[in-house]
Amino acid sequence: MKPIAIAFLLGLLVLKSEARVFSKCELASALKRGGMAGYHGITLANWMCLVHHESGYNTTAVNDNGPSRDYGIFQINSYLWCNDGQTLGSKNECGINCSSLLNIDIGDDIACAKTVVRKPQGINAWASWRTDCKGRNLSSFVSGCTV
Ligand SMILES: *[C@@H]1O[C@H](CO)[C@@H](O)[C@H](O)[C@H]1NC(C)=O
Ligand SMILES: *[C@@H]1O[C@H](CO)[C@@H](O)[C@H](O)[C@H]1NC(C)=O
Ligand SMILES: *[C@@H]1O[C@H](CO)[C@@H](O)[C@H](O)[C@H]1NC(C)=O
Ligand SMILES: [Ca+2]
Repeated sequence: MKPIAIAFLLGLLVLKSEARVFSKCELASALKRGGMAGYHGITLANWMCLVHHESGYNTTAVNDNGPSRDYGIFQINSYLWCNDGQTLGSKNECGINCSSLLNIDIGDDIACAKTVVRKPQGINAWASWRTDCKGRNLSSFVSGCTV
């Protein structure tokens, strides 16, 4: 291969490995395309605030909770919602491998977040939404974005 072709391929690899943290407006558009604006009565700004506080829009975010772990932009938990092969008695209610919550394709993350929010707890399932978003002026989470 010519050096220029190799440089191009390396460039693609770097882009691919770094394109894991959404910008605010990129994520707002992606959530809107995924049908999240108004889903279960929850505004796009509320979803954006939730994701900002859970993961900073970072698709590769993983946090250890002791017996289980939280994965991806929505910090979906391996005990209730996904299977990571190392959580005793996982319910895996979304029927997915937790590792699929860490890639740049957030379609399955959105589908699982919709499953979570349809349960009786609703959006209160996310502690950070209760403490950091509930009842606040969230207009800054979508301001400047064409959504
Ligand atoms: C995204 O999360 C990963 C895994 O926790 C971390 O290594 C990386 O530094 C984070 N990126 C940003 C921009 O915060
Ligand atoms: C989830 O996917 C990863 C990566 O493809 C794989 O290594 C792992 O075995 C899978 N885990 C389960 C529980 O299916
Ligand atoms: C929310 O905050 C924005 C500026 O950050 C302001 O323009 C707007 O009037 C506020 N809305 C309410 C209902 O207070
Ligand atoms: Ca995914």
